[in-house]
Amino acid sequence: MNKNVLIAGVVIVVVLVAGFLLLKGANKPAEMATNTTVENNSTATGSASESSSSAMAGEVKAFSVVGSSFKFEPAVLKVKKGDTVKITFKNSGGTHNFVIDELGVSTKVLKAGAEEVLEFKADKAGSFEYYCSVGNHRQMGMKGMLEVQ
Ligand SMILES: [Cu+2]
Repeated sequence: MNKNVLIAGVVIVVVLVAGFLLLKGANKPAEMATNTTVENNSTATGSASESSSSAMAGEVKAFSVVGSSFKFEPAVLKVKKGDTVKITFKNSGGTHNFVIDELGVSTKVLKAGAEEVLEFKADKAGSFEYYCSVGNHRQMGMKGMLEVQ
């Protein structure tokens, strides 16, 4: 009789432990799934343009281009056709902008210290000159080349 009670006790403990582990195991993936959903939602609402571009073929290529009197750094940017090009143009001194005629891209004319982000799709191959359209800056050498391969 004592032996039976002992066995019954062990069985109950085993069942409780197994049940606890099962519950723990079942809860964890559910928590993770909830977190993933929340992250996805925040990404989607955070930037509609970013999520739509990443859904298309091609990568997002991000560059930081610094403009000063009278040059761009870097003066050459290379991407692949189909890439989404994201350029953060920073004006480190003077009054400048960033223009690519062939792609219909341009920033506003920025004061020293200001910056503007451009985002566009490189949907045709070729070499496209970017330049500053303020005054005679382009003639002074304030230009560079976006190469789409
Ligand atoms: Cu300029």
